[in-house]
Amino acid sequence: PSEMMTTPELIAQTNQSLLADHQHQLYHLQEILAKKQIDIEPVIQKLQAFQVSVPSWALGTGGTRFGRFPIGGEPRSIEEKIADTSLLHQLTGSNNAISLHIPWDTSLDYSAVRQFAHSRGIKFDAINSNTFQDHPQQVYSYKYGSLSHTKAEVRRQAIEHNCEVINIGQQLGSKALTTWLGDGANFPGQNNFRKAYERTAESLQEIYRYLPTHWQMLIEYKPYEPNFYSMVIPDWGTALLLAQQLGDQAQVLVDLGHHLPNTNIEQIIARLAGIGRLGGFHFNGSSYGDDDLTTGALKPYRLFLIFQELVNAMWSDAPTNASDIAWMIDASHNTKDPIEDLMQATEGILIEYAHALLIDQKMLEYMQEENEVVQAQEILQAAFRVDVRPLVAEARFRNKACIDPLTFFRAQRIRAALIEKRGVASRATGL
Ligand code: PSV
Ligand code: MN
Ligand code: MN
Repeated sequence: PSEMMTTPELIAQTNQSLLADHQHQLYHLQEILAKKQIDIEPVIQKLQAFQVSVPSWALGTGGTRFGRFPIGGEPRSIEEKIADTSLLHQLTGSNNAISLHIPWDTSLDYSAVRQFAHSRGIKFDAINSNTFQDHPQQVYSYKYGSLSHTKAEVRRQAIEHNCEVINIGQQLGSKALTTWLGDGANFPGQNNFRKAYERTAESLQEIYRYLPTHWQMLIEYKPYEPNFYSMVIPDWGTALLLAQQLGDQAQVLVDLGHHLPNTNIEQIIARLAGIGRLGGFHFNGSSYGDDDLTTGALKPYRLFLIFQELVNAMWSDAPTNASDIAWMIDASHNTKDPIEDLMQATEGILIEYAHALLIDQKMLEYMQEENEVVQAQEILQAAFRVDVRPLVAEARFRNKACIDPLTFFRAQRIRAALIEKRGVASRATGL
């Protein structure tokens, strides 16, 4: 009976039943690609190595400010969030880390949390500070800002919070601090733009000085929300300027949802990767703004073009290497099972990475040098139109994960088991 088997055993057994079909599709694709002089082996190996971390806050239903529709069986503690990440990783083979948000994820014993994560094969990715909302124990309010606040005592409190987050991250074995600020203004005249920037730079300097030498500081920008007239760090230019003023350990974090409509995000990626300042990336999908929907569901071609810039940067020895980047899924769910959504997001990411890996960079460069506009475009589109799902499934299979994770999750009734264990009314902490 299936209850007696461990998850890896069940995965192996299920894979056996899917193997013949899968291999048939893989060989077919291998033949097609071989005719184009593309060897699938290095592509599969790169896909196997790619890991994207899970934000602790995406494991429960997020909802919107108009409502939330809890799904039941949501993780109630860091340990349960780690357990869900570990389960996801067993199924996908591509999510070996979790990104915590403090104080949404506090614990009394971080070394125990670290041990627990280790025992489940999960690492700690960049750790997030939070000075965009007030927390029960704090003395001063962040209503008018945090690191940019006009009052020194509020800035001090926000600086100390960030240092505390670094302390926690050190206990967990994390190696990066992500700072995203809600600081800004809702109305013209409210802020002195110049001074707000200078105060922010000074506050970040203090945090930077506290940063362990092997750590990175990731600065995340966003054009609007929660402030709608001005954000102190609205764009990559401001984030880069801050990073350059701080030093080599400071880098820019790009969140797909943090751009105004029609922004050429792949060009931003190329710029930052080209100068070694791309430190982190948050995947999500958006129609309008920071929608935090499933990445790749709506704009897979843009995601592909972003990966093409990264693959090209690595190919041409640009300072930023994909393995140095903190990859994370920054999403939130109102209508889907969070774990199912994370599986879809991970698949969407790997598919576009795979597409980019099919491109003959040398040929593309030649077409660019010769101003062969049509041919250059054809190279990209030809890669994008290949159905690479068998390559992604093969990478999962070799990683001892599921050939088809979503079907496995449903067939094994995993959500029902989580509800049974944690209750139908369990709510994830955070957000
Ligand atoms: C802000 O919109 C953001 O993208 C930052 O990464 C935050 O830490 C996260 O969302 C919280 O949901
Ligand atoms: Mn983000
Ligand atoms: Mn966001």
